Amino acid sequence: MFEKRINDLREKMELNGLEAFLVVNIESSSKPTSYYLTGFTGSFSIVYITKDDVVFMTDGRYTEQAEKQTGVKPLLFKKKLLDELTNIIKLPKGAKIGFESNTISSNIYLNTLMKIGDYEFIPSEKIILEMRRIKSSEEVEFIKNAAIIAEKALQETLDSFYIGMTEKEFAAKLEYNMKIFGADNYAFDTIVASGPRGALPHGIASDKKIGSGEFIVIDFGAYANGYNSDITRTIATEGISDKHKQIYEIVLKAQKAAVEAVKPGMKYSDLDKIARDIISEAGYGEYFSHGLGHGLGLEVHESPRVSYMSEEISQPGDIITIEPGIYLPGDLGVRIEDDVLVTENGYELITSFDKSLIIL
Ligand SMILES: [Mn+2]
Repeated sequence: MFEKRINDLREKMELNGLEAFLVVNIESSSKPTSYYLTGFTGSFSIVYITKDDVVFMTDGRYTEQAEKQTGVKPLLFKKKLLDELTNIIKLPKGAKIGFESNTISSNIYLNTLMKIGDYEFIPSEKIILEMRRIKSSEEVEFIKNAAIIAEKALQETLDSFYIGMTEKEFAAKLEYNMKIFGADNYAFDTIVASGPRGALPHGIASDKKIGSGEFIVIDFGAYANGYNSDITRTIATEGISDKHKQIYEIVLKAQKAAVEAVKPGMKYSDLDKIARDIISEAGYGEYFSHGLGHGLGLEVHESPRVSYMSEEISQPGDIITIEPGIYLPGDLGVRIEDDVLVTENGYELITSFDKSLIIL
């Protein structure tokens, strides 16, 4: 159990008038929060926190692992969820219980939470997401480690590249190399999108052979110790046009300008604008079709939002991605993405892989 986090949560529960907080993790539905509070990495757990008690429950598959990871003996889940929760929750009528409305299924909400008893279940995921947003130094180290793994794997994969390699082979090697270098898994399905496929911002690797004169958008990350990295590099093959090079330089300029502007106390929508203005002034504004970035941690996309629609203000301890791009349909895509820590005075780059144009 992470006592400090649980106590921090208790403070927030009190501020929000909650007498308990319930985390329901079924088929990994709330694995990040369950892990954040207890250290447990399995796919099934119930965490129930009150002012002076924590109930941790899992099923028979996980009892040994759970005890090792959390340091407490778990209660064994044996009955229906409704019966188990009815047993655990012993509060006065009308008590307010916080839960994560963003991860619980409507089935469980309607058929379990609504039937437990006379309690008020309050959507309270914001409390947890705000806590998870600010990374401790230990969490920063985990994310740095996940970034180092990803970057070593990229270098190793580039070293074995040949013209005619399929996107899938590239992705498979990258994922394999991440595991060899210590990843527990990859953070998400690896994007390798070459040539015109690069214009699909989320082009999962296909059977397409990577040819000469193409950009390859490679967006990937490692997952280790429960934390993710997320990095994109766009690599060229011999024979790209001057227009390709120009577009690369525009994205690079926008990306660097945004990174260098990072400091605490700024609106993330303003950070987005710094990159967007550079791309717009170069005439490609309409081809930068997504937000600048996102928070990163136990999940690949988490709080804060980093886009033109964001209303959030940067805080020391935020780890965000900065990933502007230009996508010309039927032609090419360029995206460059780094992970950046907001510090007391400015920023620190978590990813460090070379961003100057690499031509293979
Ligand atoms: Mn990203």
